[in-house]
Amino acid sequence: MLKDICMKKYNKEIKDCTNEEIYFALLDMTKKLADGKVSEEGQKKVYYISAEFLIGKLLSNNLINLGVFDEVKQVLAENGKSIYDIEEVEPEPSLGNGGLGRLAACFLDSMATLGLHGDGIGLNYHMGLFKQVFENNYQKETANPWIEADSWLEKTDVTNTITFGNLKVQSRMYDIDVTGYENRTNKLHLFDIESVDESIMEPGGINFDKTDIAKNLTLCLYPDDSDEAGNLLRIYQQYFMVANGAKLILDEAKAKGSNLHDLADYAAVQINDTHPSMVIPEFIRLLTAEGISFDEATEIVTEVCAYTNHTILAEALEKWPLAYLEKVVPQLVPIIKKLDEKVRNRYKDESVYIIDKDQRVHMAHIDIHYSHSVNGVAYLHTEILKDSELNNFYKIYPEKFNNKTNGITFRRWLLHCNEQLAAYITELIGDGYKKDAEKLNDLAKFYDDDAVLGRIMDIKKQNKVVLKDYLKETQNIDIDENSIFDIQVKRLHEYKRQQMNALWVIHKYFDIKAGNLPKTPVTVIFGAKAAPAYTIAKDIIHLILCLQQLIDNDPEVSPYLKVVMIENYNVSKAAKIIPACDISEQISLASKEASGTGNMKFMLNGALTLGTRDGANVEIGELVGEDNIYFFGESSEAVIDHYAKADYVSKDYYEQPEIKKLVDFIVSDELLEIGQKESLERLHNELIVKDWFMTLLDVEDYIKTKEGVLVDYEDRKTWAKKALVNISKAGFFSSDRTIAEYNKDIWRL
Ligand code: 6GP
Repeated sequence: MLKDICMKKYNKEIKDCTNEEIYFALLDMTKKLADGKVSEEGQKKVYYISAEFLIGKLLSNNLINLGVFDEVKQVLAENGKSIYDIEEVEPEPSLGNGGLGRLAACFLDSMATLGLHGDGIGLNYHMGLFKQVFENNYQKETANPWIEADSWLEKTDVTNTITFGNLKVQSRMYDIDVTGYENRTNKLHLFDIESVDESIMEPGGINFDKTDIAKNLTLCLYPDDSDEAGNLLRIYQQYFMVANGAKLILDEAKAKGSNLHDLADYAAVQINDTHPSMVIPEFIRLLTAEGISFDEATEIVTEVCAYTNHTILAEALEKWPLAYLEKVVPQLVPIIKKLDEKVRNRYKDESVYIIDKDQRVHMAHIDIHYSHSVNGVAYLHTEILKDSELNNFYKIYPEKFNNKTNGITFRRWLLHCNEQLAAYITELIGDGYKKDAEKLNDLAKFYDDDAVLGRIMDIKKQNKVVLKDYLKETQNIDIDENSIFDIQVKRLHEYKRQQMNALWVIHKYFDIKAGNLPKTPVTVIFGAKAAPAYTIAKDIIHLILCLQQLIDNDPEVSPYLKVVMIENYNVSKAAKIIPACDISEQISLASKEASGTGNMKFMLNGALTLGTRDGANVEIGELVGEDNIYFFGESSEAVIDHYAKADYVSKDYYEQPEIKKLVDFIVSDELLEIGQKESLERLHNELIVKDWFMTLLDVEDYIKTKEGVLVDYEDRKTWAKKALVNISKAGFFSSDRTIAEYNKDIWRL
């Protein structure tokens, strides 16, 4: 088929085509194959609405899911081409930020794989999230255009007029095929404005006129919200997404015969965090316009909608000033007020009101009152929601609360990113695990098989070489594949505590200077973007980059320790980094990481977790047993207690000489010579006087535990066994399991 497409498109044989030409030919081929798999519509369909879909590059994944990857790879090889070079041609869609967006992408994959009729609804951001570059050891944000004339996006003829007060914009829907693994094809619907204008972006940067909605609405994901215009723009985006989504959902239901009173028999809507929460009042607006009473409309919507919470961090729980909503979506304000009134009539507890006394609208409260399901994303997270964060709601609606521990798609995070390991697993236990991940448990019979353990370590080594070559090529950085790869890749946030890892680097630097040389050198790899307005997060990146430079230039230390900050960490980089990892750093302050999904990807690829008892780490620990994971630090109960009593004083910890020495190195002459004084001093001060996420509380135990991990690494056989235990127990974290649970308990398709 590829041969014919190349002939028809370029009048060339495959061997004579450029990589670009082959990429576009494969794009055509894949779309055709995917369309052939669009299956029957059932009566009921699920819609996953999300501000982010971090889908990553699609070519290889689609080829795998369509069952033709090996064949295509071979045909290309026969023609002197490499599928991996062709992968490099594809631009990475930049439609997400972190875990929430990647989860949405894994979920789409699993819905299609399980044969569920489920579509995604989101926005077609032209610049997506910013692209990160490093300049003078500092993060700089630049625009990240990713849409090409020919891409996975299919322009549809679905258009709407969306009204904001007295502004009207024309929307259009674009679709991306979502191929299931040897199953149906679903759609990701991305809405865009017709009048978007990329030329209003400041050249080289990410700034633009935030008030010019008709031009900027779908330019960027998470535009700067440090001022009113930025807040309003986010509300414009959110309403644009849900207004188009709600219209589509009602149109599709009607087309299948719904009279709207029975909408819940046709549609299930999963609200991915609070960005799409306005879909609830919007549905009510549309249903009442069709003659349905307000009360009934409310009941219908409650039956249709379900809400997932992804964080307990206050900053992420959106509370829009009512005045802003009045400016952007005046049509929703009377509905929101009525919804609030219903709540006030029933409950006297102010903390569950939708509109608070400062006239701010709590979006999550709309979701909880007017959805039939509220779920957390890991066991511990859901318990914390029930017991503390949302306890007042739990008391009212215990039946709504449920847990859905996150998962990852094994197609991307094993079959594609670690072909060798996947092939070896198939050799050992057959390929049943590809459809039923729990079958990985069959690897248990090889725990003590030296030959198997040896192969697992060989594959790890080869993956380390792949990463080494990639870093050389992309960032001109040399790393040693014989060193221990200790990796922390995730968004930059103080609660994830990259700063604690940096303090370990400082500790190790001192240790090496003092002549305590590690047996095996250590390469500490970071990858993270910081939100553009998050100053301390950028200071942490600055510190890491300064440490990288300091150590690189120190011949005494550099043979034993290396720090690497990956530039512009994204999905395709993750796919190269994760299979190469020995130690997976999951060191968030206990209670703060809702789940984590990187932790699952690393485990599946045979890395050992060094982590706190937080998020899904707790469940990883239960599955692999305490011998096969390295836990440290205070428990979530202890941390929650510290917050409740406000009794954590970082200065008390800082005063301990061992800790003081590490923290003060941030403003040492050595680092000040390399870095910016203001930035390093700000971070230093923050750790001493505030340290809101309690770095210094756990740093001592962290260092002690990490040193123990390095010692354990030396016993290669025991380490390999631990790695194999982790791989064999990872089946639970397949997003196929998660989605099956969502369907059974919430969507009921
Ligand atoms: C993230 C959580 O931080 C992470 O722990 C979780 O694994 C992931 O969601 C998927 O559930 N949250 C976000 O990315 C976010 O933006 C508002 O939350």
